Amino acid sequence: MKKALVLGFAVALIVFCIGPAQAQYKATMRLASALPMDHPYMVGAQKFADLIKERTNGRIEIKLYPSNQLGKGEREMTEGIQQGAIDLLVTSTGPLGGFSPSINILDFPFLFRDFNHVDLVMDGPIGRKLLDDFEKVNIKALSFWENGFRHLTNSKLEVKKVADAKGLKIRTMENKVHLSAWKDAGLNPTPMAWGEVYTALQQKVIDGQENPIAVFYSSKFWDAGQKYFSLTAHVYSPSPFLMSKKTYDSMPKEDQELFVKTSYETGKFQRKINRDAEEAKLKEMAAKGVAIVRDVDRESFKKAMAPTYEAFSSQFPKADIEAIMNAK
Ligand code: EAX
Repeated sequence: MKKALVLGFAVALIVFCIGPAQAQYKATMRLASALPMDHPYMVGAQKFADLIKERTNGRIEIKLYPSNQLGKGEREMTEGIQQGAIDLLVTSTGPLGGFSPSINILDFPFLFRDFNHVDLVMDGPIGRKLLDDFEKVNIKALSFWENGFRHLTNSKLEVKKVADAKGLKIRTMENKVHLSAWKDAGLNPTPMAWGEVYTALQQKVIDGQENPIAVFYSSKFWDAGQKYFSLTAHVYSPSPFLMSKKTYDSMPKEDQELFVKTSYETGKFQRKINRDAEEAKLKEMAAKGVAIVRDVDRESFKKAMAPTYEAFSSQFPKADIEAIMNAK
């Protein structure tokens, strides 16, 4: 009897203290990305918004802002996350090293063997640590979504081996590891915000760029003269799903947990739809006249880019690099 009373009291207390706080919390949030609604970033974002709406009985609504609507590139939008002007952001790691330097460890070329290897690392302790490091700069990194393996494209010639690409003027993300790797490979790379890339390609300010299949496809780069797509898979491009720490801290604990759990679940979904659609997108690109170069000598790129490891590995814990490489 006494036990039942105590228990009853405890339950009432929990309902009183936590229940109402959660029941009363209402918010409309802004979720941004650099890419359009048909890209897997935004398909994932739509799913996340739907799940959150459903699971909070409509208390939390998430509005979607695709295609750089809230900033001219991912660096600018990440600043928006830091300041709380944007609540949620899907972004590649491109500019993120400028915020949380440890994330650059993922940007080494040819670090990941395949998608299995990727999932092991992202969903394991190293991935968790890299996400947690963002707290130091006022960002809550919820989970890893993905951009995909990046490939080299250009307007000039079929690139089968690294020597073919010598001297090509390409855009890279604002990322010092990528920049170094392309210099090593003998190309002429320029860092540029995403919002400027299409026009730069169109006006032939640059010959090429590098991005995963889904980005090339959703951006219709064939219309900007990108005729050659070489499956170099030179680097894997993860996409942390970021939240403004201000917004996160303002939520009741239950909603915080719901966001983490739902974002993780959506990340799995988002990676799957991204991967499953790649072959079909390549076929459609070929039908648009893009030459898909499949027999790429990836070893030649790997060898040429090796000095980047020498140059940057001292900036990261050796044990972490080895743990990523040896993850099985
Ligand atoms: O995050 O800037 C880039 O090349 C990124 O891959 C793209 O915007 C998606």
